[in-house]
Amino acid sequence: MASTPSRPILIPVLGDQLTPTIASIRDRAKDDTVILMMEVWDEATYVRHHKQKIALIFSAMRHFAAELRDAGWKVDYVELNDPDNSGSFTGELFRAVERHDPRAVHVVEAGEWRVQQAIFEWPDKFDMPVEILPDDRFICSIAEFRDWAEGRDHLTMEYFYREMRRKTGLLMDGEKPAGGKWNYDAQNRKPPAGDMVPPERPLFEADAITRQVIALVADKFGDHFGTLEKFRWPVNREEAEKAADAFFAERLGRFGPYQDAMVHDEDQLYHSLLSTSLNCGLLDPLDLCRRAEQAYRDGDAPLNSVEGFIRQIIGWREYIRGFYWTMMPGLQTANALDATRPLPEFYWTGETDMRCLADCVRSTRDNAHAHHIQRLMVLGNFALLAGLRPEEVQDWYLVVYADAYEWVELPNVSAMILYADGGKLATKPYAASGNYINKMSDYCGQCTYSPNKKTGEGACPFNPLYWHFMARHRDKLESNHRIGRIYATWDRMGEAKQHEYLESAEAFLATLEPATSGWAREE
Ligand code: FAD
Ligand code: DLZ
Ligand code: SF4
Repeated sequence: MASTPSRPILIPVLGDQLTPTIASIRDRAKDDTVILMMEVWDEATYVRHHKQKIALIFSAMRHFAAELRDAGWKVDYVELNDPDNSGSFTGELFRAVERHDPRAVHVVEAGEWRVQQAIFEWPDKFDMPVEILPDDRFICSIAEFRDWAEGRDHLTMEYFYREMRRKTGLLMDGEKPAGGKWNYDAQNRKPPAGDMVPPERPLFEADAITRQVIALVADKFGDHFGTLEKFRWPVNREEAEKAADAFFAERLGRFGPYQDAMVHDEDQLYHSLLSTSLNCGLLDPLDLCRRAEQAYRDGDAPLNSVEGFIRQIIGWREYIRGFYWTMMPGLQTANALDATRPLPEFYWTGETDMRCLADCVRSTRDNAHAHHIQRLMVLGNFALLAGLRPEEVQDWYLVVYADAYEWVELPNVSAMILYADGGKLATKPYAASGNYINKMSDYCGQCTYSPNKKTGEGACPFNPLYWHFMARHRDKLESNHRIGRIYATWDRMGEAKQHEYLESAEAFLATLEPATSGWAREE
């Protein structure tokens, strides 16, 4: 690497900071700056990520380095196979400091707690100023979220979302929400329609960089979960923009109504599949929301779809990130429902007669993706009802999805699906029987089990599991006004029926094979 005349500023850019306007870079002079990018073993293996996730990050990082170099930046890029690679961000920063003799380090705060703790140690470890800048790609800063959360018992997303609508002006007509309502969810719960033919999402062919990375991943991480064959994620800004264009042109219109629908072998429906690009910095959240709003203002997309999409991004996505930084590190070990059952092996193999779960695991394995309602109401609902141990479920979700970073995965898993935070995020557990999945999907028709059978041989396991869950957590849930009424139904059933449910659930739970160790973390 050519030496820089005066001592430069050294700027580490992490794998989810692939944005040319990120705070550490945007005001810097090119001739006075070295950008450091590092493929490191620690990040690739702190959990044993899905192969597609590693391939996506490495390919996107390498494309970003090329984009920066084309724009005239000096980039020092350390590949995983570099024989001197120390394997960690801090180790690589040490080596880079020796190479470049910088006068200071500037870095944008990390997305994940684990990495941020390491960054906090840098000022003591390096004999130079280390400036840690806020990640202003998010609309709500961590401090702003904490202020909002201060003194509230329940952190109701809907109220936070309204603040974000006011702050951004998105879908606002003056002081009022567009169309007169903040939320059009009531129109957004359609089951799949028989004639639904969702357009194919753009699939991006691997270029030379991606092919090289895929070979590297197959070689080094071949025993990690998941397949590489269907790797088609956008890996640079141009591809990510094309993916967004296709979503706005072809799917946004039906995004809202079919947001909760599930169809066997259909992995995308009308979802955007933009989370992988958003989370590593290839797309800008606010820009996407403005484009969605424009589609509504131009009469190209209905308000319920556009509002639904914007709520996912400036509502849920921002809220989840604020929640993470407000609740860490306790969230990692939270277990308000004292759940202790090991994760079943079928989460890794897909080998179960429960057709809904088998299909969600298949999509997860083949695409490193499953859509929201599959994650929440099938995989998540099962984990909640069966009382799976939060730390194992958290690890699973962190491993298997290409869009998974702890800041977004952990609140969704711990607080949203498992109620492990004791109800700060969700006002009640998202518990459902087979009836919900039957209504919202085409899974049940060809399943070994019947959603209409409540107990015994052939009954959908979600049915007895639902009541088993409710019965075993009565002390914690009965006083919750959103769920307490359920217990009147339970009491009316009478002892014999209750016994049937409980026995049926116990019999099913006894059949679950615990996962063999080593899938999620090195032994
Ligand atoms: P769309 O349905 O098109 O939604 C648009 C965008 O809204 C998404 O790209 C995403 O950025 C945002 N969004 C929607 N819901 C959420 C949410 N609950 N939290 C945060 N952002 C949201 N999303 C991740 O990005 N990474 C994760 O690791 C992750 N783990 C999850 C785990 C569980 C248990 C659950 C229930 C949800 C999880 N989600 C996660 C949220 C959501 O499932 C994904 O963002 C979504 O499926 C990504 O697909 P998409 O881009 O097609 O989303
Ligand atoms: C997910 C991931 C992986 C697999 N590998 C790397 C890497 O080698 N180098 C890197 O900079 N980032 C990687 N990432 C993304 C990081 O885990 C992510 O940027 C931080 O955890 C955010 O705090
Ligand atoms: Fe899933 Fe039950 Fe339907 Fe089978 S019957 S697909 S297990 S919800």
